[in-house]
Amino acid sequence: MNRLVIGTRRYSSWSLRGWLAVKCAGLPVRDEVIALRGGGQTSEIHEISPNGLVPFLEHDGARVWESLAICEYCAELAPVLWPEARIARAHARSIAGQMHAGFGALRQALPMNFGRVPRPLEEITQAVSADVAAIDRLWVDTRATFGAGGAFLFGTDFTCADIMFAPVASRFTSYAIALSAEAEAYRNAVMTHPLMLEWANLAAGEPESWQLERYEAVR
Ligand SMILES: N[C@@H](CCC(=O)N[C@@H](CS)C(=O)NCC(=O)O)C(=O)O
Repeated sequence: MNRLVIGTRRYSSWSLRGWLAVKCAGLPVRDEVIALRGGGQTSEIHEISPNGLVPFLEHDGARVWESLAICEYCAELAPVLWPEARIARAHARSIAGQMHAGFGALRQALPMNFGRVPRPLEEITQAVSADVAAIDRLWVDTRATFGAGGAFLFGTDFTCADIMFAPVASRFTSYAIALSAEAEAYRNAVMTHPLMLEWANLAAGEPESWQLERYEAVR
C-alpha cells in the first residue's frame, strides 16, 4: 500500500512537511487524512504509525515516520531536495535539523492554523520573540550566503530546508509577525509556492467539525 497518513491540514504542521516532501519528490501515494484531536489523543494514529504521530509514509515496502526522515527518504528518490554542493547541503541539513528539534516556544505559542484570519497575538513572550528573531536571522543569513538567483533558502529549488520552515512561514502570516524585509520576502515566496496554495485550498475544504477550540481560541 502506498499512502501518506496526515492530520487535519488546518493544524498539522508536521504533516505539511511530510506532504510537501512527498509531493516535491512526486511519489505516487494516496493522502489519508485523520482528524486530529490534538495532544497525542488521536488513537487511530497509534494503530498505524510506530510513534503514534503523523505524518506516516508507506511507499514501495518502506515505512517511514518522523517528518525529517520522510524528507530524507524523499530526497533519496529526488536528490534535488537537498542542495547539490557539499557545504550548502551541510548547512541545509543543519538548519532543517535545528527546526525539527527546536524553536519550541514559537511552536507552542503559535500553533499552525491555516484558517486563522491574520491577526497578532495579544501578548508575545520573550522566548517567542527570541525564536522569531533567530529564525529571521537564520533565513536572512542563509539566503545571503546560499540563496542567490532564487527566492528560496538555497536559490531556485524548494529544498527540505524550505520544507521544514514552511509551517513557520504560515505561522508568521497567521499571527501577523513583523519580520525584516528580507525575511518577509522569503515568507511570501514560501506562502505563494504552488504546493502551499494547494495545501491551503485543501485545508479550507475540511469539515468545520474538525476544528479544535484549543487552536481556534489562541489570542
Ligand atoms: N517529531 C514528529 C512530530 C509529529 C507530530 O507531533 N505530529 C502531530 C500532528 S502535527 C500528531 O501526530 N499529533 C497527534 C495528535 O494530535 O493526536 C515529526 O517530525 O513527524
